[in-house]
Amino acid sequence: MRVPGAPRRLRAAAGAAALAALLLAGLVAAPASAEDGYALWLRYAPIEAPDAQAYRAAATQLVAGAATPTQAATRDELLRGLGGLLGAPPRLLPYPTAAGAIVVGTPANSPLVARLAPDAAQLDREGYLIRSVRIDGRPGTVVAGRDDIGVLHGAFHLLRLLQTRQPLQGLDLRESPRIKLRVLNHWDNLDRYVERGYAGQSIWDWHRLPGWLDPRYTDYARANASLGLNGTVLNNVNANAEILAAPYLEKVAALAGVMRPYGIRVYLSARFSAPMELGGLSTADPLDPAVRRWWQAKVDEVYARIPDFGGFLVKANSEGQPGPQDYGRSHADGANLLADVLAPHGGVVMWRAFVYSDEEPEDRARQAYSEFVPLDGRFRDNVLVQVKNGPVDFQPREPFHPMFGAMPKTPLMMEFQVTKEYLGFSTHLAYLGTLYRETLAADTFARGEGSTVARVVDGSLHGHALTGIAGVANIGSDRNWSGSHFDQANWYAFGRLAWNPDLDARDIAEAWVRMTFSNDPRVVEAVVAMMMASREAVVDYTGALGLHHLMARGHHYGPGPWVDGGPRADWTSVYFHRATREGIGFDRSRRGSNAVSQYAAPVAEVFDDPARVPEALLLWFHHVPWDRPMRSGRPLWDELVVRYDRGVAQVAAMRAAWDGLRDRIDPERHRQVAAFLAIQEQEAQWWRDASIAYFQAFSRRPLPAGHAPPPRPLADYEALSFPHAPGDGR
Ligand code: BDP
Repeated sequence: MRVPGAPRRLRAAAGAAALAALLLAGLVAAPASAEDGYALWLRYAPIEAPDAQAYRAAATQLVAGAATPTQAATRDELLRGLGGLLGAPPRLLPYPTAAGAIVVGTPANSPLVARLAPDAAQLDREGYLIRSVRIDGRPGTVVAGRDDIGVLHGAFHLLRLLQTRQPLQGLDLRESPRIKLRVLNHWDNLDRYVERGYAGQSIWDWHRLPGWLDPRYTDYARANASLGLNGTVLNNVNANAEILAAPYLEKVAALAGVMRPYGIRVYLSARFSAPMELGGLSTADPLDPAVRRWWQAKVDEVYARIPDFGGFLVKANSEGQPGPQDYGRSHADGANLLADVLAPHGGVVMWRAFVYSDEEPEDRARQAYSEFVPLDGRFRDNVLVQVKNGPVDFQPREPFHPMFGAMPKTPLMMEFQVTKEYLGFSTHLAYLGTLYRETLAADTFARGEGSTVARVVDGSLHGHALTGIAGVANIGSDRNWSGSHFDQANWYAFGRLAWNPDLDARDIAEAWVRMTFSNDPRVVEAVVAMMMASREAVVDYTGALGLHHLMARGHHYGPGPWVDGGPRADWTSVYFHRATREGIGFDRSRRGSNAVSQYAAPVAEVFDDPARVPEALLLWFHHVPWDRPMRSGRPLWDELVVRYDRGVAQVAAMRAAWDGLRDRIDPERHRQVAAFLAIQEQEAQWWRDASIAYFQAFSRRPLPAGHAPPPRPLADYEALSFPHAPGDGR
C-alpha cells in the first residue's frame, strides 16, 4: 500500500508490522479508501511534513455557519478537506479565539464577515474573495461571498490552495465567474445507456429514483461545485419525451434537491415532438395554439415541482430529430415557443446549432452558419444558441466555428465535448485543456483584432449578460467516474475554463496533477508534460494537417478512412478527405465550397491562402497535391507519414515517462494507467498503419526513409469489425 507523505526510504523499509504500528500510533494517516479514483481531485491526502506544520498553523479554527443547506455543505467540505490535508479538522467555533482562524460567510449572514470583508456584498453572484486579515490583532483568513454559493466556491478554492501547496499568507484573491451558465450535458438515456459514453452506465439510476438517492449524486454535485459549474442537463439531446412525463419529473425533482445546496440547477433535453408523444396532439407545430398550451402547462408543472429548474436544451431538425422545420417553421419559431413559456419562471432555452441535412448539397461545415446567421436578432432574450467548438463535429482538431462572432445579437453558448468520442474513448490519454484553449483563444476578428471566441462566449464582445458554456460529460457509473483516471482531467479542465475561459491549459493541468496524484515535483513535471503533448499526439496518429472525420462508421472506434456509401455522404470519410491520385483535402477555399467566406475577412484571407493557412488546418481548407512542399521541406505525403509516426512515438514516450513514476504513484492507479497507455500505443499504431495503407493507395508514393511500411495489407484493416464497441448512438 502507499503511505501518503512518507519518504520513499521509509516506505521501502517499513514492513507490514512496522507500518501497522505506525498506523496505530496515528503517525501515518491511512488513505480513507483505496486509490480507485472515486475521490477525483478532492482526495485531500495529508500534506507531508514539514509543510504540514505551517498549514496547520494557518487553519487552527473554523468559524462557519450551517443555517442553510449550502452553508452546511460548505462547512462540511472544509472540515473534511482540512481534516484530510492536516490530519485533523480545525476546531469549529462561533468566534475565533486564536491565530490561524478561517472565517467563512457572507456579510449578510455573519457579522464577523461583515466586519472583515464588507466589500463582499458588492461581489458578483457566485463570486468570492479570500483574504488574509487580522482578527482582534491575530492573523486569520476570511472566505467571503455575496451569496452562500459564492462562499462554497471560495471554500473549494481555499482547499485547492492547500492541495496545490500555495501559501496561505498574504492572500488577496477575488474571483467571479466570467460565464453565467456553466453546464454539463449528459447524453444519458432513460435505460442508463450513455450515447458516446465510455465510463459505464449513466450515473442516473432512474429506476430507483426518487426513492433511492445514491450518495454518488452528492459527490457529483460536490465535484462540479468545486469547479464552479452551476448546471446539469440530465438527459441525452437525442431526447425521449418520457423524461417530461410526471413520474420522471418526480425523479428529476429528487435529483434537483440533491444538486440545489451545491448551486447546481437541473435542466432537461426536450424532444420537440413531446406534445404529440405525451400529449396526444396531432402536431408539434410551434405556431399551433394547442401546442403552445401544452408546453405552457408542461412547463408550469415542471416549475411546480422544481422551482429553480434551469430550462430546456433542444436538438431539433438534426440527425433525424423532430423540429420546427417539420412544419415549415424556423429554428427561431421553435426556440421562441419554449422561451415564451419558460420566461415567466426565469428559465432559458439552449437551442443547438448542430444541424445539417442529408438532402442539402452544401458542404456540411457550412450549413449551421447558413441556417442560423440569418436568424440573428429573431430569438427571444432567454434563448442561447449552443454551438459546437468547430464546424463539423468535435474532431481532434477543427478550426473555430464560424458562427462565433457572426451573430452579435444572439448569445452563443459554447459546446465542447468532454467525452472523447473522436479522441480514443476512455483508454487514450488525451488532455483536452489544450484543445479547449485553442478554440477559446482563437481570434474571430468579428470586431477587429482581439475578438476572441472566449470574448464571444463570455458576452463581453457583443455586450450580452446571458452567457453559457456546455461540456458533453464523460461521467458514468465506473468507480473512477470517467472511465480512466486521466479523463477526470478533462472534466476538471472544462469546469475551470467554464469559470474563466482565459486560464492557461498548463496551469490547469498542473493543479489537477497536484490534487489528483501528487505534489512531488518529479511527478508534476513529468505528468504535466505528458498531458500537454497528448492531444497533439492523437491528432498526429489519427490524421494531422487538417484531416478530419476519418473514424470507423457508427461507433467511431478506430480508423476508417475508407468509409464510403451508406445513408448519407456526409457521414463518410471519403466525403471529408477527398483523396485522389493527385492530392488530398477538402477545398473550402473561394475556389471550392467557400466555407472560408463565413469567417471575418482577416481570418478568411488567411484560411483561403494555402501559403498562409496554419499547416495544422491545411487539408481542412485546401485540396493539395501529394508532393506539395511543406514548411519542413518535405513533400506533403512524407510529412503526413512523419506525423503518423510522431504520434505513435509520443505515446511510447508517455509510456516510458509513466513507467518512470512507478515508485511515486500508488500502484492501483499506476497499473491501470500503464495498461491503458499500452492499449493506446497499440491503437495508435493501428491508426497509423491502416491510414498509411489506405492513403498510399492514392499517393502511390514510397514511404520516406526510415519509416516502416504497414505490416498488413489494407484489406485486413478494412475487414476489422467491432459490433459491440461502446457508446454508439441508438
Ligand atoms: C455526434 C455524435 C452523436 C450526437 C451528435 C450530436 O456522434 O451521437 O448525437 O454528435 O451532437 O458527435 O447531436
